[in-house]
Amino acid sequence: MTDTTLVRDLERTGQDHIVQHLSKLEPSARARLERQLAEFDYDLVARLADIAGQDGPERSVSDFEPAPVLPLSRPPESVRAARQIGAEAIGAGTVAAFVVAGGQGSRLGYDGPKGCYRIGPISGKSLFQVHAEKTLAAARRHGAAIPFYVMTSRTNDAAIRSFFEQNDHFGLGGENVLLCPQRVLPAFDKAGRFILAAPDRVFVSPDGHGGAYHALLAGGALDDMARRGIEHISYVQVDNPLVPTIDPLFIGEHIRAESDMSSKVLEKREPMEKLGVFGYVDGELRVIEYSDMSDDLKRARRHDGSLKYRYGSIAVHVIDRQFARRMAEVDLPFHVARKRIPYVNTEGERIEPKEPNGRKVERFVFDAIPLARNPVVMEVSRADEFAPVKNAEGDDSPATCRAALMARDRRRLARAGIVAPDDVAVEISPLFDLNADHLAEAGLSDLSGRDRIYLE
Ligand code: UD2
Repeated sequence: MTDTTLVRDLERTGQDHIVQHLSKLEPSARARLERQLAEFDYDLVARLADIAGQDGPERSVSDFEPAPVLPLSRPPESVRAARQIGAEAIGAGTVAAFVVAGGQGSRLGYDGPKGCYRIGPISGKSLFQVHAEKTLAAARRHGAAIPFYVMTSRTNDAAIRSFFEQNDHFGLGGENVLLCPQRVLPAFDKAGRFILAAPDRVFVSPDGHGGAYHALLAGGALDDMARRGIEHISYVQVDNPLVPTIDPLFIGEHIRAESDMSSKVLEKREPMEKLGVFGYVDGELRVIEYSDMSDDLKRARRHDGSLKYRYGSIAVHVIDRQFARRMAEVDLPFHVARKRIPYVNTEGERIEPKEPNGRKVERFVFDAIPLARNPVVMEVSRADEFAPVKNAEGDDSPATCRAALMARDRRRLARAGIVAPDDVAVEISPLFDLNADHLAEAGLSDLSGRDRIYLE
């Protein structure tokens, strides 16, 4: 017999089909499903079922004023001063790196946590290794410890944990690495009912990157940061190995503005590029997600012909620790995404739907921005900072990402006086200190006959 409280919770939230299904299951399968069902918060389920059941786009925006942006070209003395402020904060040990890696990476079609994907063009280093080594290099450069926090999810936490252990935490030291799993939420059909992923399991998915605030709190990261004297959290997405995990200039602009939460943007490649846009809606600065803008709005131009919404968010932020703590308690909005979710029907057959049949609910990390003091929006260069791995092929794929990583390293070599021909592959480890002595030792004076340059 299923526990009566659970039955009542299921019935009051419209999950009668699950009650009936439970009664048909054999005892061990029923016990497994009941264990999972007992973990849900049914007041929240009632709310989410209602949100998921609503039809039409949740929030489509008509017209809004784009946010002011700190442009890429600004007075060099101002840039120097901001970089100095950032470098001092890092050197004083008040900055942590935070990589969000709880997503499912379904578009890439890679079977495993996305962070384990091998992206190094020559080295084959994983995304996690690249982020970890950039952080370690910054710690060495600034002479301070930089703790490294990773948001995982229930589906990939164990795999990520063993990946870091097997790889000796990529030199960061186990005491400086903390993984924080995010919560999962059930998905719903259009009538607001749970979807069975298997006869003994309801389909659940991570609660969106907006779950990061709660994950940092529940995973003990915010307390760990307080103990270490961390004030600023440098937030990056695991899928973008080009971005610095620790950027003195960005951190400096954030501190100088006394901001709670700052963000990086860049010029969109084309109006339809899938990036959120910063703007004022109802008097508040927020990110308007690409899916909430009509195509006409995305293409809107100013009188001078320039794109009205020319800057896209690359989802890189500096978030103050105390602000993150407050956001962990705030009820940020939920967003609904329509997805194709394989399920089992009442006969126990597995069905692969051809059309979206389910609705996932998620929170977004940037929904905290309207609550932030003095939010800074800073422009960065795409070539130096944004090469995400999203799709298996085409734009934003491993191939375009590796090309961008190599091009960046080729530019670094050129600045050091070594011009590698286009057909020579180039990769410089984040840990390689590109100074004249090290370059001389690398023996790059004669490149004839070489097809690759790898500096480790
Ligand atoms: C996100 C932004 C988009 C743009 C783009 C840049 C949203 C809604 N859109 O688009 O505006 O800035 O990134 O690359 O955010 N993640 C978790 N847990 C979750 C969901 C996601 O950790 O529950 C992580 C995920 O591992 C990845 C990152 O968040 O590192 C981005 O997730 P995504 O691929 O779903 O975002 P995308 O490309 O739709």
